[in-house]
Order: sequence, then structure tokens, then C-alpha cells
Amino acid sequence: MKNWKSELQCTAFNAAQLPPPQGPEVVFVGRSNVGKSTLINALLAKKIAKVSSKPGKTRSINFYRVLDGGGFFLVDLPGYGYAARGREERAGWWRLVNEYFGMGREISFVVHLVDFRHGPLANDDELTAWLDGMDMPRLVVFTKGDKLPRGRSKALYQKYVNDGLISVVPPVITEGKNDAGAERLRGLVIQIIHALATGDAGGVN
Ligand SMILES: Nc1nc2c(ncn2[C@@H]2O[C@H](COP(=O)(O)OP(=O)(O)OP(=O)(O)O)[C@@H](O)[C@H]2O)c(=O)[nH]1
Ligand SMILES: [Mg+2]
Repeated sequence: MKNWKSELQCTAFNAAQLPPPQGPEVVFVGRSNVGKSTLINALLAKKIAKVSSKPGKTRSINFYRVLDGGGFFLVDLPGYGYAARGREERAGWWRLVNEYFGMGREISFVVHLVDFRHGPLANDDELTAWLDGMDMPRLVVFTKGDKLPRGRSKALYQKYVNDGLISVVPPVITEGKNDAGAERLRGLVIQIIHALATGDAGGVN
């Protein structure tokens, strides 16, 4: 799918700063440093979200408005699982995320990013269980696929899937900035939004 027209709509550090819901939202979640902001930049085909090699870069909830596909938002969340953060900050993360998910917004689905080298870790499982409790559909994206030798990818992918990962369509593997898959993923995001809105998730391929 061709490039989207997009803009940063809002940056929120707390619930009071969250914008009023204005359309379907696709929310990017995952551990710090897994590549959420990188994937948003790849999808939007511009350096709009801040990226860093150090975990804990994104501290706010950032809403990127996409004008194509009927209009929707990509929402970049701060990552979790950053060891240098204390208990208080972790509690703050959960508070903000709870408020965001709990205010009746039109959240279409969650993109759960998982480092392909490590697979889902304990805090990913915790998040998955929490999302399951809300019946929140998820698309699993494995990041940093370029960091693994090609020969190992297939077996590892199969292992994660066999371990019971649930994803609205089979998990996608990405490879960072040189992501030839971004174009396909753009098409997939719009298909999933529409399939979920019309109750025809079986029609996505
Ligand atoms: N090789 C490779 N590097 C990647 C990939 N995705 C992200 N990175 C790198 O991983 C680092 C972290 O990327 P970010 O996009 O900032 O990660 P994030 O999930 O937004 O992190 P927080 O904002 O801390 O939650 C950066 O150095 C990226 O360049 C990938 O697929 N392959
Ligand atoms: Mg980030």
C-alpha cells in the first residue's frame, strides 16, 4: 500500500492530556527498546517518533493521525520492563495504560511487539493476559528479525506459534528501518481495522 498522509496529533503524559476519541486507534505495546517507535516510523515512512538505542525513550502516549483508510490513529505507548525503572514508575505505567484502555475509546486492536530473539517474556505474558481479560484483539509482530541468522527463523517462529501465541492473523516478522515489510503491514493494518469493525476478521489474509 502507498505511503500514508500522517501527522502527530497529541502527546499525553497523563490521563488529563489524552485527546478525545476521534476514530479507531491501533495501539503499539511491548517492552522498552523492542522497536515500537521504529515500526511506527516505518509505517508512516518518516522519522516522526523518537527512537533511541537506550530503553525508556518514549515516556508519553503519542497519537499519530493517519488520513488514509477512512482515518485512524497509531498510538505509541511507553515500553514496559525497563529494569532501571523503579516500582513507582512501573505503577505509573500501569495507571496511565489502565486509564487509556478504560475510558471507552474506539480501540481497534493492539499491535504487540515481541523481540524475535527472545520471544514473549514474563511481562509480555502478563500484558497478554490483561488484554485477553478485555477481549482486546492483538496482532503479534516479531521485531529485529534481521538479528537472527535466516536458517534459524523458521523453527523459532514455529516454536513461538506452537507455544500458543494468539494473533488475529499469523505473526509478522519485521527487520527495522530497511523494512520491506512496511508496505505489506500498512495494507494489513487497514484490513484488520475494517475486518474488526464489520465483524469479519476471518476475511483478513
Ligand atoms: N536491527 C534492528 N534494530 C531495531 C529494529 N527495531 C528497532 N531497532 C532498534 O532498537 C532500538 C529501540 O527502538 P525504539 O523504536 O526506540 O524502541 P521502543 O520500543 O519505541 O522503545 P521505548 O520507547 O523505550 O519503549 C533502536 O536502536 C532501533 O534502531 C529491528 O527490527 N532491527
Ligand atoms: Mg518508543
